[in-house]
Amino acid sequence: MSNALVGIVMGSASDRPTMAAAEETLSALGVEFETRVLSAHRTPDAATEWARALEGRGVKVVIAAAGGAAHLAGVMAAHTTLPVIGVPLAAPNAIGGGLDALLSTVQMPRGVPVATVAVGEAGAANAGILAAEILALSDPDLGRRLRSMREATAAKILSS
Ligand code: RP5
Repeated sequence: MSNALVGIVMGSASDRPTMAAAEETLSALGVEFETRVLSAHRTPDAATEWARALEGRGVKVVIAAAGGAAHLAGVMAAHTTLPVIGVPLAAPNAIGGGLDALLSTVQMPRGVPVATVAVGEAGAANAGILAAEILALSDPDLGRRLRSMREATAAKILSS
């Protein structure tokens, strides 16, 4: 039985290198996660099944990443009321460096939100931080680790 608090899902194995930034960020903060490759378009039934089971398994936040016609985060949000963070990715045939995925992810209809972060690796890392910030609302130790990470980021900038 997994103790994952964050569920990471991405549309293709080709997204893994970029989404490693989310996994590394959560690991650095000591947050347990699980990762799946599922596609809104190519494995719609499996994606739906995974989304519907998350809450019952104790997952608290979802990170969903896809490129191109990036509907995965929206499909996740359609099937759960857990907070969903969308990471738009620049697919090999991306339009405008991932503008296609950004608009597909962010332009959700009223009532079914996706909290959308920046395109690509920076967005993946920020998705990990944002997921941890949500969890830290009920975990003061995690809040302290987040503040330490923020201080380390500041120190790096100031020393460069
Ligand atoms: C999207 O299409 C995936 O999330 C990926 O970013 C992009 C390309 O997928 P592959 O053709 O590499 O499987 O669905």
